[in-house]
Amino acid sequence: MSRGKHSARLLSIFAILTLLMTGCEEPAKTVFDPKGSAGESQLDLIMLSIYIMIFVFVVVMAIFFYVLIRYRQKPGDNSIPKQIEGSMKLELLWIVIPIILLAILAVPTLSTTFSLAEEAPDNGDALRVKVTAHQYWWEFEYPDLGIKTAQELHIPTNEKVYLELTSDDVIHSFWVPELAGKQDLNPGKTNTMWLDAKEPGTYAGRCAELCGASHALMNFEVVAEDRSDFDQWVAERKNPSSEPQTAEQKAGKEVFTQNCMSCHAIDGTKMKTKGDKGPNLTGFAKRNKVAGLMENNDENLEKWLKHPDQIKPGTYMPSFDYLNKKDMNNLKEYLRSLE
Ligand code: HEC
Ligand SMILES: [Cu+2]
Repeated sequence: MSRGKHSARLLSIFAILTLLMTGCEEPAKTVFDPKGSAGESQLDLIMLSIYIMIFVFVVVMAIFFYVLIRYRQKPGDNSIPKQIEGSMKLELLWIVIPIILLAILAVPTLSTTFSLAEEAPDNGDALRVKVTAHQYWWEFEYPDLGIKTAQELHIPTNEKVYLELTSDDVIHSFWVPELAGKQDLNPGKTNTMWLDAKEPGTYAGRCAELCGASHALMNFEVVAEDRSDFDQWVAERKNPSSEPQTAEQKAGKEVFTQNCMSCHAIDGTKMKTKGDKGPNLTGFAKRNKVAGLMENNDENLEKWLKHPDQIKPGTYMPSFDYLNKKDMNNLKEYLRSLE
């Protein structure tokens, strides 16, 4: 290949890289801007490895260019340079240096990895959450508080929250770029990790393991609130207003009992529901998103109920496009009343 073509190709690669690194208009929510101490220590590790790589790159490039210029063929000199074969000194040097660099990387990596997987202390004060991943939704259970919810992980700020992660079907991976992760969720096994958030806010979460058709749509949110707001959320979840008030809501509850109870539970209601194939819908009206994905409004809720498979291909929620308009409206009224 000619030199011109070569550098044109290099240039275009750099142009694409620059484009990728600048990202889109919104400031990207990334691991480079952590909002909690688990995320901070993960960023420290990333930076350590980047510094080591930059160091190696600079040293190798310096030697490379030095040799290139210093030992280039001089004009008119056609003699063959001194031929050597093997050098114990050099061989040892480039075995020992990488070993030292890897050790510098390995020691903090191992200790951080283990400390981020720390389990909840046994004193009963720690906030534990059992996270169960399903195709394609997230279940959050607070065993010590008696709460089960979905899609939205509520945590108090400035407290370590200990997660026990497992899967109901295939391997998923829990990732909240600004807070912590990634940690695998394996069926039949429980992994542990902890995270915390230093500021109140809503942090986007993703499934980071290809787990099926809707893997890229398996989103969730971490909602971090001050302790008093969190306690209020807990109180609401424990004592939800799930009983229908208006005639529409009452009729909607009927539709729900006939069609949805086998998969969805709603706490605090007189229904004998123990459905656990789908998200627990207690307090659904207060969730930010429908299915962890779309803004929680009337229109999106209807879209979801009618054609969930068009929103999340391969979802196990069946479509209810056969409900008549009245039933659908009553059902939505009822779901909207679940606070
Ligand atoms: C066969 C089991 C099944 C039945 C029956 C079922 N669902 Fe679902 N539903 C699911 C599953 C599974 C999900 C999670 C889907 C996903 O996100 O991939 C879901 C998700 C939802 C969500 C979104 C929940 C959230 O947290 O954002 C709503 C709302 C919902 N279903 C309402 C209903 C209603 C109303 C009915 C009855 C008309 C119903 N479902 C019947 C399985 C079921
Ligand atoms: Cu997944």
